[in-house]
Amino acid sequence: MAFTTKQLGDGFAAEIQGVDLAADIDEATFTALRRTWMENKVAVLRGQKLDDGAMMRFSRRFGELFVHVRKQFHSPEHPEVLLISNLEQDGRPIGALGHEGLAWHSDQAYTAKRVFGTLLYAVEIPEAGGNTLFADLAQAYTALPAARRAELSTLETIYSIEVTTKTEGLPLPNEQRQATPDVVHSLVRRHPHLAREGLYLSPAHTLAIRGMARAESDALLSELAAWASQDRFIYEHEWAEGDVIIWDNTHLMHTRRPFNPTARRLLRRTGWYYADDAGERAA
Ligand SMILES: O=C(O)CCC(=O)C(=O)O
Ligand SMILES: [Fe+2]
Repeated sequence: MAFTTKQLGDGFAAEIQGVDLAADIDEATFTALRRTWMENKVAVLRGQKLDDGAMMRFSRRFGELFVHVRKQFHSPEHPEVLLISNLEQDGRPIGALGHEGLAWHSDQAYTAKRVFGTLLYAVEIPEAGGNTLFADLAQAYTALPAARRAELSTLETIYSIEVTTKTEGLPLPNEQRQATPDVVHSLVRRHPHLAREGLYLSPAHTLAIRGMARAESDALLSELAAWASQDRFIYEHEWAEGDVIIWDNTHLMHTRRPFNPTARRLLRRTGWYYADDAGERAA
């Protein structure tokens, strides 16, 4: 199966055309697709039609599937599929993340075994709002002066699910908190499959730089987040129903714009682990 690619962002983010993700994709095509995805960090495929089975079948080819700690937002029959939605059923949200804008983050940075790839499939999309933005943390890193890169490469960041729990105002049951202890990851990260280094940032989940005075740590983290979220490092996606975006969390952070709470927005999501996340360490 041959596919074509079209560049969407400045030096990253590509649209892949000519692939039906629900079909049988041969090994050679899958390998090429996976490579294109990792090299571009963000892969967009339009006009897809996927049920949970097809999403899981395709996603599993990248790695072991991730199951989100917040069980209440799982697709009823398939814990590997998470619903992202503002919709409610019997007065309760059926999915995660509501309708408000999100803080910049890299998925599951607050876990030891971070999520490598995320696949998000648009089922219902509002007329306006809810765009998702991706910032290229490898380009942001490369654009820093060499001396600065060397300083940063010795630092480590402490992450905690509590940070996002507080911002979202969504209480975390004790059992879910205990399953998610604070963790430490390097601030500069090497891609496991490509000769590429980048910043690893997830402001929505970050407590502090390890061993640094709080004020200094806060200042450095704000400076890096502001540096990496400049327009020149960003691709902004305006969703249409049937869109699939697959992103590589190694060297990206992403955020979402708010949308009208009375509009309907529903996306279905899978994620997979790295075969071996060398960065993992207890805080
Ligand atoms: O709602 C969105 O567009 C993005 C949600 C998100 O951050 C995620 O699914 O990881
Ligand atoms: Fe996310």
